[in-house]
Amino acid sequence: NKDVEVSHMKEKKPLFSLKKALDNAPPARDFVGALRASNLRTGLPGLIAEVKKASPSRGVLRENFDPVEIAQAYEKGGAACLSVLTDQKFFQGSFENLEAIRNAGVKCPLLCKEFIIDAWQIYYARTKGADAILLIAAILPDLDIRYMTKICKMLGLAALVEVHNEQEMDRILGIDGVELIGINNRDLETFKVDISNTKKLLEGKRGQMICERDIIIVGESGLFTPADIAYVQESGVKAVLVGESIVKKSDPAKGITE
Ligand code: IGP
Repeated sequence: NKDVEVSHMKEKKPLFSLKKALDNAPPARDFVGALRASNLRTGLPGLIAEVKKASPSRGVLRENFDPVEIAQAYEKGGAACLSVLTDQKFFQGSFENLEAIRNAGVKCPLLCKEFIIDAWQIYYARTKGADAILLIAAILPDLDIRYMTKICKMLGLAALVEVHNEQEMDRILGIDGVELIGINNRDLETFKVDISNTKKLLEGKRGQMICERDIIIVGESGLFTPADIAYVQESGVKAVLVGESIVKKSDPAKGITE
């Protein structure tokens, strides 16, 4: 995908040179387990709270952006997991932010939000303390998703595989070993958000298959109110990924409980 420029690739080194950093990385924690536990405990979808300074559709979301402070507030507010934007070009994120949050002792498992197009990036994310990574069906062929899912298993990472339409969902349901699927309500090409997309992709046979395989579905993007959360929960999600609505709050911890 020619539009995806990988911000940290300029420092790409041979894989073997990451070995030491991998050995020294803090241990990977159970991202999927944290979502399941939160869902069981609260009866609500487990929250993945997103640390995001800016986005291509909304511009800068928060002026005084202190990633560690926001992460700690989310944790205090009851988030099950966190998503940290590392992409620089579109979201003004960084791997330093991910590392800083991990090193600050935040206990919520961390998703590295990056446009992954090369397996090298998965190893790199692990060296920076990630517990999960994102694989976007729209930019990756099936073969890469299979291969990258296996690398994640080997490293103890969770893979959140993101889909946006029925065709992508069917592709991903055809791949063994996928445990976590995100349904993005935002069209990455037009930026239009429609939360009924989550419902549409979970109806009928697809929903049944997901239940039988015990796959966790994450409702992603455009969720602002308790009614929005209730709506996607009724559609069958066990987790949600929320960014804009909470990162904009003066107290992000309160944003979660409201
Ligand atoms: C969060 P929102 O509307 O609550 O800020 O959305 C998250 O779903 C969104 O940031 C996202 C994203 C992505 C960002 C979903 N998929 C892929 C970058 C890349």
